[in-house]
Amino acid sequence: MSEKELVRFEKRGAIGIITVDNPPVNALSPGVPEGILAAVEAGNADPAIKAMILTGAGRSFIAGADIREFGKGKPRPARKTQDVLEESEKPIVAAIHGFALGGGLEYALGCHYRVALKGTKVGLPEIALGLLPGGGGTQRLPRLIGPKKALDLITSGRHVPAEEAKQLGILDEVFDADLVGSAVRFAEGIADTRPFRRICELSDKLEADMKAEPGMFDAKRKEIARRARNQKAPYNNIAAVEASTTLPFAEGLKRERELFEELEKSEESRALRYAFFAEREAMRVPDIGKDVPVKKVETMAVVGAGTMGGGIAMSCADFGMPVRLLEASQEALDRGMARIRKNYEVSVQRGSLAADEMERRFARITPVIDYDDIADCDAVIEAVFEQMDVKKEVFAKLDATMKDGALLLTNTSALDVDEIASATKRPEAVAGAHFFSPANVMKMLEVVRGEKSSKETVASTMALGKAIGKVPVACGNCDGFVANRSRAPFNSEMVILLEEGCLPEQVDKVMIDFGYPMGPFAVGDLAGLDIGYAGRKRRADANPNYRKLPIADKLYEMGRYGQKTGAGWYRYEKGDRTPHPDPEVAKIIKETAAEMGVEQKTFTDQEILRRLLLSSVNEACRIIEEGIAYRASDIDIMWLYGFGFPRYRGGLMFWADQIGSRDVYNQIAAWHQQYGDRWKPSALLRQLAESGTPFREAKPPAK
Ligand code: T1G
Repeated sequence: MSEKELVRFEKRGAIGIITVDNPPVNALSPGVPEGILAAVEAGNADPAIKAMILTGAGRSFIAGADIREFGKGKPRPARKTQDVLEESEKPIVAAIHGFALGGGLEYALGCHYRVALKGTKVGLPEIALGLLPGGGGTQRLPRLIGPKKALDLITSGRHVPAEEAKQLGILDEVFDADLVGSAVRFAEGIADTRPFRRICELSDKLEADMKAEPGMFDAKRKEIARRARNQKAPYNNIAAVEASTTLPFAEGLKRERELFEELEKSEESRALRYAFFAEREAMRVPDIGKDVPVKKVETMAVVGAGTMGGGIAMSCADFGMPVRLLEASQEALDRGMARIRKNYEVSVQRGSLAADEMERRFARITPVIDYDDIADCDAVIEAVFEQMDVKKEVFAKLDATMKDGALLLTNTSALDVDEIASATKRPEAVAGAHFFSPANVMKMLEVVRGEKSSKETVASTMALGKAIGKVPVACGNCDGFVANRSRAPFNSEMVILLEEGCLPEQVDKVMIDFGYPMGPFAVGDLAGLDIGYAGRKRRADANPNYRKLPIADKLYEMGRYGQKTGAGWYRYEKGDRTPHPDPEVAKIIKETAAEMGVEQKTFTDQEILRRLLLSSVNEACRIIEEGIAYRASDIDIMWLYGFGFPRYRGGLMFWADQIGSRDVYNQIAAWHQQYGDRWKPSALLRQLAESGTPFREAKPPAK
């Protein structure tokens, strides 16, 4: 599109209207800044124009710089558009709807006034991309609302609703309707007001805040230290805001630019920008186009009020979806509803949920004990005991009960979706909807296509996942699907390392230092060692060569299930979830290793990290090779949202690319020599290594 089309300029009376029209979100792609500059120049040159409005066409104002353009080493414009807006001879009013984010809000801050439609959100979310507001936001926002509040908005990156933005002073007016008409009237009202309100000239809030809290920046650096470990962006964002309180405006802009450029070329920002697009790419299922009809799901049913069923019901209620929760007995139903209420009450006590909102959400969950009570629901998610015969019995009842066209979804974490579907006469309506525990917290949703799942069922389940705040990723059907199957070697390797001389706390420290919120052994204790045992037993029954894990089996047989029994890999004090290394476990490890005759050795942190992650990279290549995953970045999204893989490292396959497919192959081939079959390199890994193709470009073989 030429600049003229990307940006329109028209007159309404004495007001010039500059409209950005760059679907889908009016990103500041090449041509948009130039178009705005041309329009401002035209407005200032036209004596009939007294003031101007900057607004966006379509569903939003400007959602920020075009993220695709970063890292391309493009020359910087001589003059920043925000500065040209601010220096305009005639006042400019930003008229905002939808979103004004990042560079979009920075453009609005360059304007002299800002008005918005109710429901609008504004923010400077650059930190989520490993960047910082590089268009003057770290210098203007502190001058407008004070460095204290600006520091919170910029280091959190959160979206601020219009009403709050008005209270903060970011917005001057919030209109109920007719944004442009209201903005024109507003502009006519201020057209002759002098002096101009240029944010760069403000300083009173800088002085007041610094007087009140001179230590705010050091306090913020301390506050973020654990969450920000291994990252630069959080600290550069703080330093940029701090510069607004110590340097004159022009110097502050220069400092902001330096700090921004450090981040733009960082591995951390590349990884975060990759994750941003990978998450959206995952919504595109290769053989399901926009022509495939998507069922609107307005009422949900969940069968099973256990931990998972309750969490799934909460996910629906949290996003405004009425949901009926079905259990086999009133007693089990009451227990399930009580657990849900308790979960909500904990959020209210923590201050993360308002009490009235809790009641609204809780009221959306209707407990029922009869299948007829869910027959008219648009979709049902089965979340009963993880046993095939139990699930098939439920699906036979659902098949006999649910209205035509209902989605029949199973939350199974690994069982064969085709076999479950075979219990119905409508396998085309069946698919997996695998939530991750706790289901009301974890955003990952694995949408598993059965052999007979229709495209409409898959597309509708993906849309349903998005509607209840999940990050859906579609995949094929196999034992463990994609997430748990790719994770299985990691879960084995971490225990095998103990046989060779490691301790749980040593492995956990390596993974926490890498960026995980919790170590894998502590996670095992949280999930329950009995869950892991059941999965291992199923795999051992199915595969006589399955590598047993005697240390893990011993702990299970001793009744050490983890937090739920007060001891697992670690021991726990009553009422305290802190994991404490347990000499009893160290003894079991030593004895078992001796019985197995395993040679003991010491490990570097890198070797521990690579033993765990590369075992999964190898399996991920097999999953792609078999066409069970559509793309490597889908696996990355699953690891980010399903397993807490640190987002600033992009994901499992993005991280492996930092080593390179050739070096990964050589390492795995060496471990194959040393440890045997479980380290056999996958065929795809070998191909990638030979061709030097990055993991993130790995694709299933053409059908
Ligand atoms: N650049 C390029 N593409 C973008 C984009 C952006 N900023 N924002 C969205 N898209 C694409 C997205 O990939 C998808 O494409 C489509 O638009 C719809 O997005 C100098 C350095 C605005 C809240 O971080 O948060 O400004 O998949 O599916 O759910 O200081 O998009 O359809 O092909 O997410 O309604 C700062 C990022 C940039 C905002 C809308 N801005 N975007 O959510 O739609 S850095 C951001 C979002 C910057 C300056 C700095 C969301 C949204 P496709 P979507 P949505």
